[in-house]
Amino acid sequence: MIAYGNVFKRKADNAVVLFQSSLDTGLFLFLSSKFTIIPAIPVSRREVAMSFFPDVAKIRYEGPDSKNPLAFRHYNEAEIVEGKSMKEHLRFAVCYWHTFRGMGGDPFGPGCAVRPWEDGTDSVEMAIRRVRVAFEFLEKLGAPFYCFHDRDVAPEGKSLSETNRNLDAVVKVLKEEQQRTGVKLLWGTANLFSNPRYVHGAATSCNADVFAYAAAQVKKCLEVTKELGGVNYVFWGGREGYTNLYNTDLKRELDHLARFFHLAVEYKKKIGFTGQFLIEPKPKEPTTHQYDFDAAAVVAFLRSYGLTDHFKLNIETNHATLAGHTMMHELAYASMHGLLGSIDANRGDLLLGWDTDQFPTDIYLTTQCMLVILGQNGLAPGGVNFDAKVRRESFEPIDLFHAHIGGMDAFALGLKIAARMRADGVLSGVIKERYSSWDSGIGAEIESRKAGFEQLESYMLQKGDAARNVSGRQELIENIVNRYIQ
Ligand code: XUL
Ligand code: CO
Repeated sequence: MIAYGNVFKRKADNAVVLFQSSLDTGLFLFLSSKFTIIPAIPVSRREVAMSFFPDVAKIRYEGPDSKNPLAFRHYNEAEIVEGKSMKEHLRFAVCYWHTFRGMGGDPFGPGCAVRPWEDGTDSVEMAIRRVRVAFEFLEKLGAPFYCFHDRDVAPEGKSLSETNRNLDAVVKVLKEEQQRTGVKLLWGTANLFSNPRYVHGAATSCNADVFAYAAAQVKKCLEVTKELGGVNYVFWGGREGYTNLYNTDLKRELDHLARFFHLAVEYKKKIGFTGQFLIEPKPKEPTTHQYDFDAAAVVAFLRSYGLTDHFKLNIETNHATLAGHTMMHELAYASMHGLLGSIDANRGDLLLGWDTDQFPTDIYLTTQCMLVILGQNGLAPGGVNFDAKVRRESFEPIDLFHAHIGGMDAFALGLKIAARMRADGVLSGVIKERYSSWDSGIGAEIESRKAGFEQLESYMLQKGDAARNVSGRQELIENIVNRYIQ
């Protein structure tokens, strides 16, 4: 007896026929001349046993002297910094869209990434196989989280209900893989910008039906994020903005955006989703002017529409720089309002004016991020999501590992440097000293609201002139920072 599969496809007409699973040799030879044998093991189980990255073993910490390109030099997940493990501090996430859907296409040419597991279709079967790929990658990399858009993980169908069914089928496998590996969902989000229906935006569309469709899509995505135990949910206003104001009712669009967020808050409460809501600012691209321009614009918007209790911000480096800010500025601004929730880690290019989403490797950048993050005692339940893509020229699967290892090491080193600077109190000392005139005397009276314009005038009339200014020591401070960056 030969135990083969029990599903056969007749070669003549491709009809699928079921047979008993164990056949004797004679019958098997007869059948195989007329039928193609489809193995009985479900595709999903076969693929668990199969490796999509056969040349890569689990990435391990080998220390700063390691020359192994597939090892961490600084990210040592169990190492304790300021009383917490690096894993808890950094809460790294891999993003599904760039890492598992990005093929390297740009306006000048199609994608050229080599992804041997892709079959060129956008089928549910392919989506499920891709989940296995993603989780093998996550497991080998040792990233504790991932993030996705609904449309990254499952294809759209012909109708909303078919699309939702596709999503459910893939979510089942995502859940299975989360349980198998222990990898968790940092955040889910709905793609409200790729489909042509969103040409005028989603919540800010001039077409009310599109608002309704977007609401239905976010409702489903919230349910799915909850089902997968997501600890945050992100709103990036893909096409919520305008190209010109001649055809735009600014007030009406912003009112609609706020209505949309209030509806999301209501539904979140209704289903008992406890994840943190996050808005991700970006000033431009794809629209000329995006409504969630930068941290300041989002904080003002949330305040105006009574939404500050329900949202925090997800700050992305390349979005900060597109807005003419540094990442540190955006982080510090959100943090001072108690609204820094999570970060999308990447970087732009000094010479390019668009959202290049490169992997962060600049130690000054990661140190600055970690100074602010440590300053507010961490990001949890948020984390550090690599919203970053390998360059088109880096088209092999191994490049995905190099990119993430580099980003994780850059942040781990930034964390260690920031912690050393904090332990030595170098910057806190500088700031304390610089503002010392506010700790007593007239400064303390202004801060405690004891002095008004009249008292301030008589104080100054009596004194004659302000106390002399002290040098800001800008260059000295930059030199001190340089002492820590190694
Ligand atoms: C776009 C961007 C998005 C969001 C999620 O620039 O950053 O990928 O992070 O929608
Ligand atoms: Co992002």
